Formats: sequence, C-alpha cells, structure tokens
Amino acid sequence: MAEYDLVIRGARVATASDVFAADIGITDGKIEALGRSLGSGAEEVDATGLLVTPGGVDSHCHVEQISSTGIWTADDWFTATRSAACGGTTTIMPFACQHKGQSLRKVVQEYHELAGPKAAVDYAFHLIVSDPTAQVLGQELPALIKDGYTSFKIYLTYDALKLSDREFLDVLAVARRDGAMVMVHAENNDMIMWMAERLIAAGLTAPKYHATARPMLVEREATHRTIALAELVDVPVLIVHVSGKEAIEQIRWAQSKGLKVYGETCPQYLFLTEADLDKPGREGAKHMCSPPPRDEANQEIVWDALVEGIFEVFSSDHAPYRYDDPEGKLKAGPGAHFKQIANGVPGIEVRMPLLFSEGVLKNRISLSEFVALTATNAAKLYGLYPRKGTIAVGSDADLVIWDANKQVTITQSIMHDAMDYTPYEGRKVTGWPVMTLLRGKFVWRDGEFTGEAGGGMFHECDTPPALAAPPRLPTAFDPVAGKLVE
Ligand code: DUC
Ligand code: ZN
Ligand code: ZN
Repeated sequence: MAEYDLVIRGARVATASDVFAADIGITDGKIEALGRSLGSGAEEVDATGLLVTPGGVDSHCHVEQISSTGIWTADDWFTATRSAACGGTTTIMPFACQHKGQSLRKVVQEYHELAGPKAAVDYAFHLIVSDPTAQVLGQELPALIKDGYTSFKIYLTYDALKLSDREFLDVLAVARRDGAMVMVHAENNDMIMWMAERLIAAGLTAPKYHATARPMLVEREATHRTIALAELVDVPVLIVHVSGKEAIEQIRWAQSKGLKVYGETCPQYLFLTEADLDKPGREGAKHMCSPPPRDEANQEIVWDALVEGIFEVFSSDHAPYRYDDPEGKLKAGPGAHFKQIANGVPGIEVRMPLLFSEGVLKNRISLSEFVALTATNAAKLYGLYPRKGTIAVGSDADLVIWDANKQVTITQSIMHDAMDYTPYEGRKVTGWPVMTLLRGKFVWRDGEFTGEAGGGMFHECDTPPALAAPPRLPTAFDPVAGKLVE
C-alpha cells in the first residue's frame, strides 16, 4: 500500500526562508513529509528540473463587488478563482463590502452565499467598513472578529465609502481592542473631488485626467494622516495599493520610528505607467485604477522599495471591469468622463508570473523574497499562517509547480477570468506555473483548469500576530482602555 496519497519527487522547493531539494509527501490534503527518497505515493509527480513554491495568497482582490460608479466586477466567484488557480494562487482574500445603512453581518452572509457554491480555491474575507455605527462598532465588529474576520479595509476617499478621521479612529480603536488588522485606502477625498470638478468644468474629461486629479501628494497626505491616527490609537495598519515615491517615503519614515505600519503594492505600479491612461479615445480607461500608475522613474522607486523590504505584501488588487461591454467601464457612454469610469484593473492570474519573471529572474529579489511577498507574509499578516503560505509538515498542501524557463506572452486569450482585456497584453515573461495544487488536489495541470466550482473552502483568520506588539502609546492616556497608564 502506498505511504502517501501523492508524492512530488525531486523538486527544488522554495519557502520564505530556504531553497532546498526535497520530495513532498501529501496525505489528506496536508503536507505529511519533506525529505529525500520518500516512500511511495498512490500518485507520483516527477518534478525534476521544476520549482515548487507555496500556493499564492492574494490578500487583495474584489469579487462580485459593485464599484462606486455602480458597475459590477466582471468576475464571479468561479471565474475569479479559476483565474487565480491558473496563475498559482490558492487562497484569495476578497472583501465583504458594507454600504451605508447595511448590517455587516448580513453583508458577510450574502458574500458567503455567493462564494460557497462557486469558489474553486480557498478564501477568507476582509470586511469593508463604510458605516461604523454604534451597533457596528459595539456589537457586529467584535462578534465578526471572534468568528474569524480579523481584518477590515477602510476608505479615505469615495463619497459612498469614506470615513471621517473621527470614524477612522473609532474603527482603529475596535481593531486594537478586539484584535484586527486595518487596511487603508489612503487618498485625500476633498483634494481629489476639488481637482476633478475643476478638470471636468474645463472640459478635461479623458481617462488621463484621472491621474491629474490624483497626484502623488494626495496619497502622501492620506498616508501620513493614517500613520498619525494609528500612532495615536497605538495599533498596526497596512496601507494598501501604494503607488510610489511619496507614500513610500511616509511608510519608510514610520517604519524607521518602529511603528507597525505595513505596505502593500501591486503589479500595476511596477508594470503600468500614467502614459497608459493616455491611449487613443477612451482606451486609457483600461488602465484606470486608484491610485493611478505613475511614471517610469517611479516604477524603479517601487522596485527599490520592494528590495528594501518596505512592502510586506504584493497583491493583485484584481478589480476587473470589462471594457467593450455595456455593463463595463464605459457604461455611462462612449464619452464617459473619468469620474464615471470604474477604477480597477485585473491581475489575479498574472500577479505571480509577473513578479517571478521581472523580480526573481532579473535578480531584483531572491526566490525566498518572492515567496514571502506573494504568499507567506500575507498568510502571517492576516492570521492564516502556517495553514497557508508555506511548505511545511502539517500545512495545507497548496503548491505551485513552476517551469522557470517557460516563455509566455501574456494575452487575454490565455487568461481564465471573465475579462475582455488584460492591461499587460503582449508582455513577455519567463516562468509560469505548470501545476497548481489546492490541499493536495490539482486545480491547474499542463494547461488545463482541473478544479471545480465549490472546491474552495472558507478559512477563519486568527488574530493577526502584529496585534501582539508591546504597547507604545504616544500619550499618558490610553484612549482605548479609557484610563491613564502608569
Ligand atoms: N481601490 C481598490 O482597492 N481597488 C479598486 C479601486 C480602488 O479604489
Ligand atoms: Zn482601494
Ligand atoms: Zn482594491
């Protein structure tokens, strides 16, 4: 009788700390053994010459969510997770998004109803808190945190979602008291709206003016404010989708002071520029996201920050809105002005291959840094580690088997999402996942999606470990405990 359900033989295995040669023995969806010359498997895969990394954890993506311009993401839970699997991602962390007046608990239930029957990879949820009423702060959030929803995103822009600084402080206080990570969309809403109104009044409505309305200083100001508010409450925060130099400088400064401020960046800030928003007609809409991509010099600054370790996670911020579709980016009509166009780009399938090709193979980052940025750090940050994000005995057997030499030209026809374009059309990369395993089962193998709708599993998240940091209150008064500290 075979010793394991599956043995992957002779692989080069990379984790966030080491790269080593080993066989991987898998039983009941878990990694049972790592070693040389393991016993037999009911199934065996010869991975000689191939590389194995942990299944990706994409901790920022939007699935079956409506944009602030009233447009639904093109992907449902099946197409988004199929696309994730084919690009090496085995766990996604989308958002359960509360709109004003809604009960968060009910919103979470609704997202579960959508996800359960369709997800083909594993998932956990972040909450988007847009209406922090006394009921939400005092009852719903604490109860949801206990139930494994231990991270929330808050917005400082978008009229429908944004919180005031005071509301933001209230949410930060709950995060510290009950143990949750707060993710922040850091852009100054009034600056953006003021600029946008003036641009539109001047007839400057094309997609490229989206970037003019949101210069880097808009992001710098909100990043600085986020850091200060989190410092006052003494709680960790993560700044999502950091686009470039000025926000990076703020995060570097906070980290140098020892504050628990984390950063996330995304493929669009390494591989797109503001020039992409200036394509003929309304084509630039395909590249519109917030914050917008900046210039080429800035791409290098983001690379440098990745190398320096400023960023904890590299996420896709997959926010897929179709282009040539009456329900897509130009729903408001072919002459839609930039404020009417949904912000977001797809990227769930290309996130890992892009960083592997341009980061690892171009010697900007090591293989272990790649694993940390695409899987391990997100699992740690959001309380999924070591179930997810690593290759270790006892962990879920979520694995990506790479052909590090495979040359691929990215084009929409090879994607597995529901989009009608990729912003990375025509880009050539080296290295691509040839197999992806979710809890020991193949979900992507030799060019075929082999997973199934409903094959993904929901995971509750533990308390994020960053919340265990010793206190560093900036004043003698602890505003969360409501008392002076000795
Ligand atoms: N923020 C996101 O996180 N995703 C898409 C659009 C946005 O503004
Ligand atoms: Zn955002
Ligand atoms: Zn997003």
